[in-house]
Amino acid sequence: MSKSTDTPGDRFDVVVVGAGFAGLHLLHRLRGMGLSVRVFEAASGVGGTWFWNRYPGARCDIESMEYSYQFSAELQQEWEWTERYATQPEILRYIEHVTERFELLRDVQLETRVLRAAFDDTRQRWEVETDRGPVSATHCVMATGCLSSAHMPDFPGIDQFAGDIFHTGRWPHEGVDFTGKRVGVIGTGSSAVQSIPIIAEQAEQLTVFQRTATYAVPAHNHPLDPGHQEAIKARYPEFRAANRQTYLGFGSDYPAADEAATEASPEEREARYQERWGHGGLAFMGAYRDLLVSSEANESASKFVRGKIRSIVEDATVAELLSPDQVLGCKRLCVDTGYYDTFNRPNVSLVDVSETPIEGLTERGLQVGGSEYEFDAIVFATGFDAMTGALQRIDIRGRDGLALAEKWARGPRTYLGLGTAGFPNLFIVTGPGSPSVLTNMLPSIEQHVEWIADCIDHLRANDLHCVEATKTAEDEWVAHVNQVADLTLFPSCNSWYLGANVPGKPRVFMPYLGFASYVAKCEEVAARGYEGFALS
Ligand code: FAD
Ligand code: N01
Repeated sequence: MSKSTDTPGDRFDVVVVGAGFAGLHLLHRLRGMGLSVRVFEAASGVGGTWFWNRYPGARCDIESMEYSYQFSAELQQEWEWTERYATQPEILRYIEHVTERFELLRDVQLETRVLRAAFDDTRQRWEVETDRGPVSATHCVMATGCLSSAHMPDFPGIDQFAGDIFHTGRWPHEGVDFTGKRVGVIGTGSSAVQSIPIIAEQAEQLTVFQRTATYAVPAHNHPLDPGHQEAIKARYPEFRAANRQTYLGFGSDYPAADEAATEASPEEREARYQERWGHGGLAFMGAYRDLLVSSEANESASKFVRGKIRSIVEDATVAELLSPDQVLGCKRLCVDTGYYDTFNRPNVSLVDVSETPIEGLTERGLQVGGSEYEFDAIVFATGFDAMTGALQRIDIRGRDGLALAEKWARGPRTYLGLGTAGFPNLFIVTGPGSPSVLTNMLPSIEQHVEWIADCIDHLRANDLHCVEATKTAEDEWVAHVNQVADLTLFPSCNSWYLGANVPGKPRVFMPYLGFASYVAKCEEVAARGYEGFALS
């Protein structure tokens, strides 16, 4: 076991930014290596995503038995999930349980935002400045989350609106009661799809502002059968191992098909899509192996979903508006409970803002195409400055004062999503260039935590002080990430994977496609003495 060389106070072996799933696991792992660790978290509690996103209907779209830590056999045996897809309160309870069980809170400083982190070349340390004072550390790990930086469109007149404004990713803890209220929801991504059916049940009138129609497949959520849960627990290690071998890190019990849609008959395709629709959830995308590489294959699946929308939504004009025309799955597929049905309610209306964008807010509501829509409350379900937003909001400086924001001005550049040249001893968990948001995030997070911890252990065991991605390795990796993405249909639509949802953000496909091959690559890099990293 490595021994701490720093005495806690304001000097640490490792500073971790963020106390979500990633930061908490890192703390547990690094503390177990005998290192001094301080976690800084801006929120007043742990949980990250599951602390902030308390909007009505917030829940997971990866099945509960898979969306959990696997680092402790006891933990995964003792925790009981109650539903196929866990709700936000249940996931937050789970994270709080983990925090208590492993006594993590004593090394987490809540309500503390990291503002700056600069590498001091002379002392070979990270000087980290928080809004509660400075600390320094040998290593700095950004566990700041891929979807933690809420995106609020810069509409004129926001300050003038007399009603209440909410963002799904910053929902009030005390909850919100929309009973008897006129509510506007902006956006139709996953957060909107989950919250709209519930807001519609409460509100007197709900108006949804849609810029891009969304594909949603039914969740078919249900209470978890105790027998099913026990059966998985009885083979948890094998179950986890099988999931790790899949392309996206989940779903080995209902795997992606090997066949191509383009080689199946129309009848076979219809039956296959119907079966996956009946099963529910993201497994729909695994109906055929070519859905995200062949336009023809994709069109067959998207046509099926559009047919479903038309069969559910009674008003033909509304059904048409709700029917997407982009590639299915190139924006993250939504998993819903009664989303399309909600538009059959008499108190729900849909406003298309694709051609006539929202002009701004007024004292009474929203202005679109010269018309004013009056509301008591407006919900921004407008998503996140994904993957780079939380990192860019910190002034991160590497060697010679190089600013990360400057280095990434034309898009993020990393080696394996874990490190970036010019920034020694800085690690990123599920950073751009790693599979992260295209996978079940929990195994992706754990894989990064393990890799980072092993790397730090290797340095200490070999009396080394610094690890830094080389520019050559980084350039090759960035080119590879782009090449892989270009083999697919992903770059074809304006998704947040490409940064297209945030005005002015460079258009670069940020995540890496392929979990199992990525894990193999990381293991190979480590086995070859951290190939592509300079150790000194
Ligand atoms: P986060 O949970 O985002 O935690 C990062 C933390 O860092 C935050 O608490 C933030 O406050 C803190 N932080 C950031 N910057 C600073 C700073 N400068 N100073 C101090 N603290 C800072 N993934 C799935 O795999 N399956 C799902 O079903 C799924 N559902 C999701 C549903 C929603 C509504 C959202 C938004 C995301 C979902 N995700 C899902 C992705 C989810 O973000 C990850 O699964 C996971 O929770 C990320 O954990 P994390 O620790 O990496 O980041
Ligand atoms: O955000 P989004 P989200 N005017 O970016 C619209 C995870 N997640 O919070 O598509 C009008 O997907 C925007 O329109 P467009 C999951 O990974 C998972 O919903 O850009 N509209 C879009 O409709 C997910 O993908 C779950 O044209 C504007 C919406 O706002 C990710 O988090 C649940 C606008 C934003 O959709 C983000 O999801 C929730 C403007 N100016 C989240 N700006 C699960 O189910 C933006 N929009 C597990």
